[in-house]
Amino acid sequence: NAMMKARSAREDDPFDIQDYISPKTEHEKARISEAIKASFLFQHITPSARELLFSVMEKVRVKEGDWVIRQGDEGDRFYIVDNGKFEVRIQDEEKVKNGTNVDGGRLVHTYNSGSSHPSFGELALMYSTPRAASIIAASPGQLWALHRNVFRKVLMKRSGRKELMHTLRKIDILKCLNVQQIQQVADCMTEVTFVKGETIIKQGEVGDSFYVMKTGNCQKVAKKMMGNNKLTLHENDYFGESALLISESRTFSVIAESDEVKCSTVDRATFESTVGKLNAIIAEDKRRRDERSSALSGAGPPLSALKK
Ligand code: 1OR
Repeated sequence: NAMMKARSAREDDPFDIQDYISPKTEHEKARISEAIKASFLFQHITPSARELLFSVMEKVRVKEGDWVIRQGDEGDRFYIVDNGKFEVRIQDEEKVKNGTNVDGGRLVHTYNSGSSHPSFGELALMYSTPRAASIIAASPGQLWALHRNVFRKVLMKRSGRKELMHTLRKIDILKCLNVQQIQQVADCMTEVTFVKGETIIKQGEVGDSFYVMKTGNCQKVAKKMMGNNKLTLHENDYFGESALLISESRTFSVIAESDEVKCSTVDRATFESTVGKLNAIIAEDKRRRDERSSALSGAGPPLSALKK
């Protein structure tokens, strides 16, 4: 279909980031800095990427009643709130489709410059889906906008995303996440590099990060009363995932063995701000399973018979 074609053509388009640059004053940089402080998307970027992002942000002034985003549209920009109040509204699909969405629909959330994640419009850019909601200014205000191309290029390190998702889906404690949640986890992970001999996690120390290996080899070593347990870890192996659930001491160390080891990593706080608390997701999943199995027991054949 035409829309898909337009989308993939644009993705392949080479673009020159210089075309987007508009210089910022120190005062403006400070304001942007303040606005992105709480956003996980910006937490692990390098100083040079940060400078680049600052220089390409566009200042957008809005009046009360302006529609910043219209539900159902294609996404072109990501927005960070500098000041003002912005309502998130969701309309019935019918009205979105036949163009009678005049009031935006049900109010589901309000962004203020003070709220903890004052940015929006990332979903359509990350997943190439239509805008999931409308955003309407409820006061005069100002936003910082990032063009879709820059957002994807600088904030989303998508290389190896498929492999990463494949690995995440194999991990026991993540089995209850749905595909969208797995995608979100993959997208919030950042790349870290270690040199030969470097300790990535240390037995006995409390850590809150989880790792998936992208390149290189590591030694996994568990010191036991009776000698050591050793294992070599390779590309796509993972470790430290229990840190996503609870704070506890690591039961083994992992040490970089090749000259350069690249891992994707995420800490518990970022994980939770992305998909929520893993404990709660697991508990909810179990509750739903129990409900289903108790609905089935005593009424008709057992689950095993139904599957055949
Ligand atoms: P987008 O690119 O889809 C609309 O454009 C934006 O509204 C969206 O990205 C999010 O950044 C933001 N559901 C969907 N989108 C939301 C929601 C939301 N809240 C903010 N946005 N909610 C679910 C309602 C059933 C509200 C959650 C509090």
